[in-house]
Amino acid sequence: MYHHYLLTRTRNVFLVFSLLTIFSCNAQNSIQLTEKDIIPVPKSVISSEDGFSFSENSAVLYNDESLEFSVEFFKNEVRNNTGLAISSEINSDTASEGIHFQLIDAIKGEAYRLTIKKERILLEAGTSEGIFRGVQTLLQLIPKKKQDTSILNSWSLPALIINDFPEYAYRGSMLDVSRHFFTVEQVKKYIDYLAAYKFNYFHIHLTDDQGWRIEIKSWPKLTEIGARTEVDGGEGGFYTQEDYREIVKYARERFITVVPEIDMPGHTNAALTSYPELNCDGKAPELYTGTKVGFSSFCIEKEVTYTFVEDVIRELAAITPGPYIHIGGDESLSTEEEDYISFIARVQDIVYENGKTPIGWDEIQHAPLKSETLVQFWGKEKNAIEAVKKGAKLIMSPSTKAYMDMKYDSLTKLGLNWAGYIDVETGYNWNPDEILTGVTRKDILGVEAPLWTETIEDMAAIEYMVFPRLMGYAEIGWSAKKDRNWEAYKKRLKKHLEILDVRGVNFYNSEEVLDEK
Ligand code: TNX
Repeated sequence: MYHHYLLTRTRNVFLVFSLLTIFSCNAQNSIQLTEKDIIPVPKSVISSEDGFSFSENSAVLYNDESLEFSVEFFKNEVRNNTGLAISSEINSDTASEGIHFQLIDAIKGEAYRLTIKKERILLEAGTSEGIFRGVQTLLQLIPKKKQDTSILNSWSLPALIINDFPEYAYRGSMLDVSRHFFTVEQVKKYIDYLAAYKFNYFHIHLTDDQGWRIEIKSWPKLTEIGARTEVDGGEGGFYTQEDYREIVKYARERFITVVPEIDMPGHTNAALTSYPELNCDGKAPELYTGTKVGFSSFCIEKEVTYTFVEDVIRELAAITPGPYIHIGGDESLSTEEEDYISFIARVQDIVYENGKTPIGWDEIQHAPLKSETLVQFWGKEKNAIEAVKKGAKLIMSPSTKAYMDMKYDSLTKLGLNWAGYIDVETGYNWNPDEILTGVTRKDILGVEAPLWTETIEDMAAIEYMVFPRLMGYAEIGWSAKKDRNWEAYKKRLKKHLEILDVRGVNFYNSEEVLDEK
């Protein structure tokens, strides 16, 4: 009997011990980044001894209602990553123990300061946006459990002071939802990825030859007809204005501004199919499911074309709180140069009349540009250089560096290669202010990495092309040039890939990064 008791006891102790091992934070069932692993690399990190012990009692205290979203976002991510549900309350007593999110006057814009000490964590910024960016840094330092069943009860965060702010005001990524349609849920997931790496613009390429994806109430056939297909003949789809508002709201909560694009006067087959009167001969072409570019154009001399554009821009501007509307303007190979110039000039005015600032692909520099109009460099260096001479600012999306639809190498199954292969190093190792002669830092508003989707059909494919190149573009946009270095970066990147793995996110397992010790 006694003997039996002892055995059971031993077994219980053993059981408790193994549970402890499973439920506590250890190397086997969780992964935790250090302050040296943060992407994008912060402007300044000072490390010290004695970190903060995180536990279920670590409440978040915040001093302003406008921080509620960031607080809830943080709590949610902590729960997802560790299993721990922590509480929060409005409280501006920063002397007390805990995790403090504080708005203060001394910091501006997206900048933030993160101080981690033994007794407390203090995240300070001048705006709720700055707090949200800082939350992303803090979240990278929180461990991630490997199995769904476990809970990480307590762990410690490194003691440090981070002072951080972005290098470029515009840090974006574009998703092409025309060549293949992606649902609101898929788009939200894409936005989640952008938010985690401190992007602040989401450019959505809403229209092209293969599909018109946004409801325009005054021209209903755009979606009744023009949204019905996609590359290779899939069923396509579109966003109702309600759907679009939902995307905008989701992005906005994460301090990401949506930039909608209506590509014109080329890339318009879907619109031309929906409304024959937009064609010079009045005849509607067939719906298009191939991947050629440059064969379609609005009829430049018809007045109905401008009635159409005015209606589309008016409706789009009304549901777009951000300052920009992208008017495309690329590869209009079926539009006479003269016509192109007069069309872009007129459409530019329409955008301003609707209270928005136009952005166009680099070809738009052929037209007379108003002083605020932004030019997005993708292809012809000469266009971008001319644009700058005319006083325009650039968004840098060089296709040879920043096109996430380019294959990594000759073995990549997805993607295209007309701009070359873009391996992880090529995508990372360039400076926006060093690729165009005569174009310097002051001419550049920021960086954008587009994902064109001729060959991309689902979320796994998106993730494969985007990860890990996206982190590189995030760092180019946010971090200081002097702090960026490929050798150091790939060590950090490797840890981020381990986290993607734990989270079940698809990515390209690049040997360039994997070989890293
Ligand atoms: C060029 S980049 C395009 C797109 C294609 C892309 C494919 C640009 C402004 N136009 O229409 O999808 O190449 O890489």
